[in-house]
Amino acid sequence: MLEEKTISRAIIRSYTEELCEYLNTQVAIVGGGPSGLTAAYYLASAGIKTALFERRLSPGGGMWGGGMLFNKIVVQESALEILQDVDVCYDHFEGEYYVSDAVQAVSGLTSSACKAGAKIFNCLTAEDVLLDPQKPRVKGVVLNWSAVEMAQLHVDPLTVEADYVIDGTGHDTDVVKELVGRNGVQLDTESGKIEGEHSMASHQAEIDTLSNTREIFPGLYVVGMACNAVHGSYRMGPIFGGMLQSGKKAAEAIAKKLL
Ligand code: 48F
Repeated sequence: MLEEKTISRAIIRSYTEELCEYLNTQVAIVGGGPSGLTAAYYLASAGIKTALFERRLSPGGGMWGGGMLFNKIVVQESALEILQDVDVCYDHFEGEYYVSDAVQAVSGLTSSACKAGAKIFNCLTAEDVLLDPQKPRVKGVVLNWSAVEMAQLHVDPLTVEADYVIDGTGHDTDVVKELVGRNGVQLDTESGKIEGEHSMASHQAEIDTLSNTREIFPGLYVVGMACNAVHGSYRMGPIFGGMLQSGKKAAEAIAKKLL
């Protein structure tokens, strides 16, 4: 006969065992949008211990809804190899433009990242960074249940140590904001601060996303829309090649340092 207490024990034990295993990880990614998921896929594929923390129930960020709830995404030719790597189908539209199903793209990225060995923890919010003040250097993330944050409960967080942290929180740039807001540190940007996101200019935004993908502060990389929000560049709307390429670029840069 099936016993409820055994079902509960199976869930609690396997979850807590995994959480304990990832209290120390090589890379901690905050945010499971397209850029964070892509970074997770390539890092894990390179054999790097990778944990991704996503605030919401579902990873995928701004990809599910395509453009204005038409659940299609546009990807330019230069990023197609990434869709191929994660087994996501696409159709040619015209010129360098290709179209993919948003639901398939999110689920393909998520599934490939997990199968490659990345561990995705959902419903967890990064509310701060773990800082080594002597160097100074980001050396992990400070986490709490998203439910605790939403209910505004006064509950202390727990921490995860990481060699590198990636801010993949999109327009919010949550991780960088916490780092700068709490510590007043200088970033590797023009003013040393968060420059803020500009209006839509897709072509320039896609170019900038890639060039803005880098270590913004020792131990902390930015990927995806967070790059342009931090560096004062443009938004791009539902074209996703830059998001995917940014995740891959950060993964390759970190892999070079770790391997
Ligand atoms: O916004 P999001 O999809 O980020 P992205 O990978 O992609 C941007 C595009 O979706 C789109 C665009 C390009 O066409 O302009 O907006 O840069 O995903 C960010 C994820 O981070 C989660 C959030 O729930 C979302 O799934 N997130 C945000 N803050 C936190 C967080 C936090 N503090 N802790 C954990 N997760």
